[in-house]
Amino acid sequence: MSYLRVLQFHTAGESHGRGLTALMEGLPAGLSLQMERDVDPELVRRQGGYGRGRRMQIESDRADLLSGIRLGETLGSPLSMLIWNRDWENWTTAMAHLPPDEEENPKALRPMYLPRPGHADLVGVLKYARRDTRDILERASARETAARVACGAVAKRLLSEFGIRIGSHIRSIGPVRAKDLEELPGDLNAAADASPVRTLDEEAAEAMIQAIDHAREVGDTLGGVFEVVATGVPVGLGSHIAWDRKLDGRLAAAVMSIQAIKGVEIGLGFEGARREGSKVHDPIIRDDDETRAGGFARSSNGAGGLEGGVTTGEPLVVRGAMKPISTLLKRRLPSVDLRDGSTREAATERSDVCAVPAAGVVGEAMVALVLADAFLEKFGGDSMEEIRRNFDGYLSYLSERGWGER
Ligand code: EPS
Repeated sequence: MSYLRVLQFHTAGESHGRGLTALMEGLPAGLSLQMERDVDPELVRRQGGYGRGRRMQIESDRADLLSGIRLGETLGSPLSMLIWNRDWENWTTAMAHLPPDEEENPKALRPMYLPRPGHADLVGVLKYARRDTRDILERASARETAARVACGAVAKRLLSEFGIRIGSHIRSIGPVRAKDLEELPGDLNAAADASPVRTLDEEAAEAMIQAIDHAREVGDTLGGVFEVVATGVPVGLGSHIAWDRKLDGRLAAAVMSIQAIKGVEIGLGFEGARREGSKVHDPIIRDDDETRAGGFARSSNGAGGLEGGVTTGEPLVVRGAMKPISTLLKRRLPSVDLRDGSTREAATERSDVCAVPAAGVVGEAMVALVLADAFLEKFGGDSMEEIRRNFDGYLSYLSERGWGER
């Protein structure tokens, strides 16, 4: 037995190829959806953040719809979107799909034979029996996350119809940590997007910017931690009954799959392992206003909105730790030349110094896609009307279930 995703998505495309394709299947009919209104603003958010490189000045990502929507509403058919790479025009020779002319200057094909530690370059050429690491790095590139964000924007649109909102903010960049907040702002993204590093602590933002400037000067890179928060999530998404249906596992896999992510935490995460149980778990109290949580509430949220792989109705809190980008402009690490085995410095090419603010936006997309899948698993139907009936019926059940032994 294996768990089948209700909402499926695929991406295709290379970093400097013609463009990225995003394909979604499993959406209901009747969802109001427009690329300019719902998807493009998310693509713009992903392009931003202090520490990005020159590529983001070349691109102005927008989603070109190919199928799945008519007259402003989804049809329930596969949704396909294209994000064209503007930079493709500078790469038509190196990324051509036809074999090169014999007299072509080999340099124009922009091969790369010095694998970068930390990137997929070396493992990829070994596994796929390639010589030129460009055959690997073009697809391993985080450029692919633009297509994920497009799919995530659609998932967000669906979830927002049911009062579920997803935002993110940056907790740390390099050694600089934002201070912990008692309460997050109601509109998390409006507050975070106002900062060039998408953090809510203005003092820390200054220090983060300085750290990024310093890394750029010395030709190094910086990682950091983002936190994704989903509110309005009803109790009961996911399941405790099988390992692959547990929502915490599905979220962790989705966030971990983002390029350069090396750690995922839910709620207190690793901090919980250092505390006694009584300082970790969230006391259960009655709160008749909390219909989505079944008439219960918690006086803390160390569980990050998940118990037993099931949502509790409290905000979902997922963090991702991003390692520093592996393309180092100056402080290049030792590598081996794949042509002759000689010891050399790793290759370098145009890249970002820090992409943690953008990674937060990608984290939102992945959380949205997993949540939308779990939402459709529980309330799914062919149309928005049907899903709404199922959802409303569940909320009525929660508010009317009362007390008793059975
Ligand atoms: C990009 C992410 C990064 C950028 C890329 C665009 O990809 P990677 O994971 O390969 O470092 O460096 O841009 C370039 C490869 C380039 O030509 O500048 C993105 O998020 O769009």
